[in-house]
Amino acid sequence: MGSMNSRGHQAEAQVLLMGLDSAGKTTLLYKLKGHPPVETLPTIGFNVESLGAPRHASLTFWDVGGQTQLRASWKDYLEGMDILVYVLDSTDKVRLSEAVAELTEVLDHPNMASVPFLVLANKQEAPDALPLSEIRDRLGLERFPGRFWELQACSALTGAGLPEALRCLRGLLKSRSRCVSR
Ligand code: G3D
Repeated sequence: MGSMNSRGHQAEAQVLLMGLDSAGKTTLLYKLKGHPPVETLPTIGFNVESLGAPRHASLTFWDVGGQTQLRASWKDYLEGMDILVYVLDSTDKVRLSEAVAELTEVLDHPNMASVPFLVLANKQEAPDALPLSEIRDRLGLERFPGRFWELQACSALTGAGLPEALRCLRGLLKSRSRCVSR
Protein backbone atom coordinates (compact mmCIF):
# COMPACT_ATOMS: atom_id res chain seq x y z
CA MET A 1 0.00 0.00 0.00
CA GLY A 2 1.17 3.60 -0.58
CA SER A 3 3.53 5.33 1.83
CA MET A 4 2.49 7.78 4.58
CA ASN A 5 4.00 11.20 5.28
CA SER A 6 5.16 12.42 8.70
CA ARG A 7 1.63 13.64 9.57
CA GLY A 8 0.15 10.20 8.96
CA HIS A 9 -1.43 11.23 5.67
CA GLN A 10 -0.93 9.16 2.61
CA ALA A 11 2.04 10.56 0.65
CA GLU A 12 1.86 8.27 -2.33
CA ALA A 13 -0.88 6.04 -3.67
CA GLN A 14 -0.58 3.13 -6.09
CA VAL A 15 -3.21 3.33 -8.80
CA LEU A 16 -3.88 0.32 -10.98
CA LEU A 17 -5.09 1.45 -14.41
CA MET A 18 -6.85 -1.28 -16.37
CA GLY A 19 -9.27 -1.79 -19.21
CA LEU A 20 -9.42 -3.58 -22.54
CA ASP A 21 -6.95 -2.56 -25.24
CA SER A 22 -7.87 0.73 -26.94
CA ALA A 23 -10.10 1.83 -24.05
CA GLY A 24 -7.96 4.96 -23.82
CA LYS A 25 -5.72 4.29 -20.79
CA THR A 26 -2.55 5.73 -22.30
CA THR A 27 -4.36 8.76 -23.70
CA LEU A 28 -5.87 9.34 -20.26
CA LEU A 29 -2.47 9.19 -18.54
CA TYR A 30 -0.94 11.64 -20.98
CA LYS A 31 -3.89 14.00 -20.64
CA LEU A 32 -3.68 13.89 -16.86
CA LYS A 33 0.04 14.61 -17.02
CA GLY A 34 -0.55 17.53 -19.34
CA HIS A 35 1.51 16.18 -22.19
CA PRO A 36 0.59 17.40 -25.66
CA PRO A 37 -1.47 14.85 -27.59
CA VAL A 38 0.74 12.09 -28.88
CA GLU A 39 0.13 9.26 -31.27
CA THR A 40 -0.45 6.27 -29.02
CA LEU A 41 0.67 2.68 -29.47
CA PRO A 42 -1.14 -0.18 -27.72
CA THR A 43 0.42 -0.62 -24.27
CA ILE A 44 2.75 -3.62 -24.30
CA GLY A 45 3.31 -4.88 -20.75
CA PHE A 46 2.88 -1.80 -18.59
CA ASN A 47 3.73 1.90 -18.21
CA VAL A 48 4.34 3.60 -14.88
CA GLU A 49 3.63 7.32 -14.54
CA SER A 50 3.57 9.54 -11.47
CA LEU A 51 1.22 12.44 -10.99
CA GLY A 52 1.92 14.90 -8.21
CA ALA A 53 -0.35 17.66 -6.91
CA PRO A 54 0.22 20.14 -4.07
CA ARG A 55 -1.41 19.04 -0.78
CA HIS A 56 -2.44 15.70 -2.26
CA ALA A 57 -0.95 12.23 -2.29
CA SER A 58 1.20 11.68 -5.34
CA LEU A 59 -0.42 9.09 -7.61
CA THR A 60 1.63 6.34 -9.23
CA PHE A 61 -0.33 4.91 -12.13
CA TRP A 62 0.37 1.36 -13.25
CA ASP A 63 -1.02 1.26 -16.79
CA VAL A 64 -1.36 -2.42 -17.58
CA GLY A 65 -1.71 -3.57 -21.20
CA GLY A 66 -5.21 -4.79 -22.06
CA GLN A 67 -4.68 -7.02 -25.08
CA THR A 68 -6.16 -10.51 -24.70
CA GLN A 69 -2.76 -12.19 -24.42
CA LEU A 70 -1.65 -9.81 -21.64
CA ARG A 71 -4.78 -10.16 -19.51
CA ALA A 72 -3.56 -13.46 -18.01
CA SER A 73 -0.83 -11.43 -16.29
CA TRP A 74 -3.28 -8.88 -14.78
CA LYS A 75 -3.41 -10.85 -11.54
CA ASP A 76 0.34 -10.22 -11.07
CA TYR A 77 -0.43 -6.52 -10.56
CA LEU A 78 -3.20 -6.88 -8.00
CA GLU A 79 -0.99 -6.74 -4.91
CA GLY A 80 -0.31 -3.56 -2.96
CA MET A 81 -2.67 -1.36 -4.98
CA ASP A 82 -4.64 1.40 -3.24
CA ILE A 83 -7.24 1.87 -5.96
CA LEU A 84 -8.32 0.49 -9.33
CA VAL A 85 -9.21 2.79 -12.21
CA TYR A 86 -10.98 0.80 -14.91
CA VAL A 87 -11.36 2.48 -18.29
CA LEU A 88 -14.24 1.54 -20.57
CA ASP A 89 -14.57 2.52 -24.23
CA SER A 90 -18.14 3.85 -24.34
CA THR A 91 -18.22 3.42 -28.14
CA ASP A 92 -17.26 -0.26 -28.07
CA LYS A 93 -20.71 -1.83 -27.77
CA VAL A 94 -19.46 -5.17 -29.04
CA ARG A 95 -16.88 -5.62 -26.29
CA LEU A 96 -18.74 -4.02 -23.37
CA SER A 97 -19.77 -7.42 -21.96
CA GLU A 98 -16.18 -8.62 -22.26
CA ALA A 99 -14.94 -5.49 -20.47
CA VAL A 100 -17.48 -6.01 -17.67
CA ALA A 101 -16.51 -9.69 -17.34
CA GLU A 102 -12.81 -8.78 -17.06
CA LEU A 103 -13.58 -6.12 -14.46
CA THR A 104 -15.64 -8.60 -12.45
CA GLU A 105 -12.79 -11.12 -12.50
CA VAL A 106 -10.34 -8.51 -11.21
CA LEU A 107 -12.74 -7.37 -8.47
CA ASP A 108 -13.36 -10.96 -7.38
CA HIS A 109 -9.63 -11.50 -6.75
CA PRO A 110 -8.89 -11.77 -3.00
CA ASN A 111 -6.21 -9.04 -3.20
CA MET A 112 -8.85 -6.60 -4.43
CA ALA A 113 -11.38 -7.28 -1.68
CA SER A 114 -10.90 -3.94 0.10
CA VAL A 115 -9.65 -1.89 -2.85
CA PRO A 116 -12.02 0.88 -4.01
CA PHE A 117 -12.53 1.32 -7.73
CA LEU A 118 -13.40 4.03 -10.20
CA VAL A 119 -14.92 3.10 -13.55
CA LEU A 120 -14.36 5.68 -16.27
CA ALA A 121 -16.81 5.63 -19.18
CA ASN A 122 -14.33 7.09 -21.66
CA LYS A 123 -14.87 8.53 -25.19
CA GLN A 124 -18.13 10.17 -24.10
CA GLU A 125 -17.60 13.03 -26.58
CA ALA A 126 -17.98 10.57 -29.48
CA PRO A 127 -21.42 10.78 -31.16
CA ASP A 128 -21.84 7.00 -30.98
CA ALA A 129 -20.95 6.69 -27.27
CA LEU A 130 -23.39 4.76 -25.09
CA PRO A 131 -24.98 7.07 -22.53
CA LEU A 132 -23.77 6.79 -18.96
CA SER A 133 -27.15 5.48 -17.75
CA GLU A 134 -26.93 2.51 -20.10
CA ILE A 135 -23.34 1.79 -19.11
CA ARG A 136 -24.38 1.95 -15.45
CA ASP A 137 -27.11 -0.66 -16.11
CA ARG A 138 -24.77 -2.95 -18.03
CA LEU A 139 -22.09 -2.74 -15.31
CA GLY A 140 -24.47 -3.80 -12.53
CA LEU A 141 -22.06 -2.57 -9.88
CA GLU A 142 -24.72 -3.07 -7.22
CA ARG A 143 -23.39 -6.63 -7.28
CA PHE A 144 -20.55 -5.31 -5.12
CA PRO A 145 -22.28 -4.24 -1.93
CA GLY A 146 -20.06 -2.84 0.79
CA ARG A 147 -17.41 -1.74 -1.73
CA PHE A 148 -16.46 1.86 -2.42
CA TRP A 149 -16.82 2.66 -6.12
CA GLU A 150 -17.72 5.47 -8.50
CA LEU A 151 -18.67 5.69 -12.16
CA GLN A 152 -17.59 8.79 -14.07
CA ALA A 153 -18.10 9.84 -17.68
CA CYS A 154 -15.08 11.36 -19.40
CA SER A 155 -13.21 11.98 -22.59
CA ALA A 156 -9.46 11.44 -22.38
CA LEU A 157 -9.27 13.12 -25.78
CA THR A 158 -10.86 16.44 -24.81
CA GLY A 159 -10.20 16.26 -21.06
CA ALA A 160 -13.90 16.59 -20.21
CA GLY A 161 -14.72 14.85 -16.93
CA LEU A 162 -11.09 14.37 -15.94
CA PRO A 163 -11.05 16.91 -13.05
CA GLU A 164 -14.18 15.17 -11.70
CA ALA A 165 -12.51 11.78 -12.18
CA LEU A 166 -9.49 12.93 -10.16
CA ARG A 167 -11.79 14.22 -7.43
CA CYS A 168 -13.61 10.86 -7.33
CA LEU A 169 -10.28 9.06 -7.22
CA ARG A 170 -9.01 11.12 -4.28
CA GLY A 171 -12.35 10.71 -2.47
CA LEU A 172 -12.18 6.95 -2.88
CA LEU A 173 -8.59 6.92 -1.61
CA LYS A 174 -9.77 8.75 1.51
CA SER A 175 -12.51 6.15 2.01
CA ARG A 176 -9.84 3.47 1.81
CA SER A 177 -7.53 5.13 4.33
CA ARG A 178 -10.52 5.52 6.69
CA CYS A 179 -11.22 1.79 6.38
CA VAL A 180 -7.57 0.76 6.78
CA SER A 181 -7.02 2.93 9.86
CA ARG A 182 -10.19 1.70 11.61
P1 G3D B 1 -5.10 1.92 -24.48
O1 G3D B 1 -3.88 2.52 -23.83
O2 G3D B 1 -6.20 1.67 -23.50
O3 G3D B 1 -4.80 0.72 -25.31
P2 G3D B 1 -5.05 4.29 -26.15
O4 G3D B 1 -5.74 3.01 -25.49
O5 G3D B 1 -4.86 5.37 -25.18
O6 G3D B 1 -3.87 3.84 -26.94
O7 G3D B 1 -6.23 4.79 -27.14
C1 G3D B 1 -6.74 3.92 -28.16
C2 G3D B 1 -7.42 4.79 -29.22
O8 G3D B 1 -8.55 5.46 -28.64
C3 G3D B 1 -6.54 5.92 -29.78
O9 G3D B 1 -6.96 6.17 -31.11
C4 G3D B 1 -6.93 7.12 -28.94
O10 G3D B 1 -6.70 8.37 -29.58
C5 G3D B 1 -8.43 6.88 -28.80
N1 G3D B 1 -9.01 7.54 -27.65
C6 G3D B 1 -8.56 7.56 -26.38
N2 G3D B 1 -9.37 8.27 -25.59
C7 G3D B 1 -10.36 8.75 -26.39
C8 G3D B 1 -11.51 9.59 -26.16
O11 G3D B 1 -11.81 10.06 -25.06
N3 G3D B 1 -12.31 9.84 -27.24
C9 G3D B 1 -12.04 9.32 -28.49
N4 G3D B 1 -12.89 9.63 -29.47
N5 G3D B 1 -10.95 8.56 -28.74
C10 G3D B 1 -10.13 8.29 -27.70
P3 G3D B 1 -6.13 5.68 -32.38
O12 G3D B 1 -6.92 6.18 -33.53
O13 G3D B 1 -4.77 6.28 -32.22
O14 G3D B 1 -6.10 4.17 -32.27
